[in-house]
Amino acid sequence: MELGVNSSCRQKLFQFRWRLAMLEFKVGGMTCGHCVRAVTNAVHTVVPGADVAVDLNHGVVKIDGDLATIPTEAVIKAIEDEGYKIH
Ligand SMILES: [Cu+2]
Repeated sequence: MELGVNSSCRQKLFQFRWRLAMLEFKVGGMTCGHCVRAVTNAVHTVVPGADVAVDLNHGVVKIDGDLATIPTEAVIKAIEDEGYKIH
């Protein structure tokens, strides 16, 4: 049987997968560019080359990657070792 997946469905599927592949942390104590670099470097020590986005206004750190392969606990520890609190 042919599954009729139209382009709109494909787009939704893509967005869903995209969200699954995005790791998001609420991180307290980030206030400036130094914090952005410190947190980004901390993540990179665990996941080299990961695409890290830091939103200072909302205190959110987003890591783009395959959730199955990112060692979440190690990432949290690395960020906390830099002196930031994960909420
Ligand atoms: Cu700072």
